[in-house]
Amino acid sequence: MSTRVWINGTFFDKHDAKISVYDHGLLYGDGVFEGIRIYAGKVFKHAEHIDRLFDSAKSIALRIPLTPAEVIAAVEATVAENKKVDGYIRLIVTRGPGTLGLDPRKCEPQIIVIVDDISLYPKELYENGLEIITASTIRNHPNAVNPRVKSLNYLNNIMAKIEAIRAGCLEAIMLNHNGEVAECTGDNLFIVKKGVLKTPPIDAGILEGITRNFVIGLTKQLDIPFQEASLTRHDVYIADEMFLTGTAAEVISVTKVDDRIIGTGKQGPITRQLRERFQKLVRE
Ligand code: PXG
Repeated sequence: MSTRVWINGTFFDKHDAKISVYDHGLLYGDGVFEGIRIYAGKVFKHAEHIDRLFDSAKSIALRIPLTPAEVIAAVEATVAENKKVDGYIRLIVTRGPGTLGLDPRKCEPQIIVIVDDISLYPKELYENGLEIITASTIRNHPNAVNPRVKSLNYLNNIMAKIEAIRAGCLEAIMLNHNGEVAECTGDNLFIVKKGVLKTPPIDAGILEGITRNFVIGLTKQLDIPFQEASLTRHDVYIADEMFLTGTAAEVISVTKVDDRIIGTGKQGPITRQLRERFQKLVRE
């Protein structure tokens, strides 16, 4: 069966699921989105994703023409239509088709729900860890469009991703405008130093990742000392363990940064413990 895509209340086959070339989502990257997992037939942290979508939209003065409950129902209907048990959801709200100018006033927002499969990192990478670099492209300044907004405009992150790929890596650390460690291009970042788990605070200029928040919650259950702390590249280089969190990657260890081996060069014990607990809980 072809993938069925929900657009403004109607299902279309993947190849017929089309939006206008006048859509400001295309013309200007004007819109917001969410990437969400389906585990064992259940939409993971559904309410949290919908809250973040509405917050992102509000921040960019985009009016979503449905209530949060209606968006939740549309996502559930699309999961059911595609009979998906494990998969990935892309929920998108664009400013919609308008004139060719920047002025959004003529635009009619469009809501799109795609339910498809997720492409996963190879299994060995979770044991051996990722090698990453620090990108020279910085994360958006919080006084521009705040990085908490999950907007359709990912160009800074894509530039950093291209730097990673050119260096033969899959991810890159992005620094903020003060030169502090912010996050990776599509994942939040954690380090472990002397038994304490640390991650940059939201005001470092990062996306408030839903996986990040879930992992922070696990530290209490597992009695792992945790703090939000501003981090430099030095802190990263001398860390005992490092890992990334994100909807796609889940919890994945990092064992090399800018050619420095992190810890033992293998997935560390706290990373393993959090990853195992994560894997267990998402299916409960
Ligand atoms: N930071 C940024 C900048 C992100 O885009 C995360 C952190 C993790 O957030 P969640 O809520 O997923 O734990 C993201 C995730 C990709 C990709 O292909 C990543 C994201 C969106 C779309 C694609 O890596 N966002």
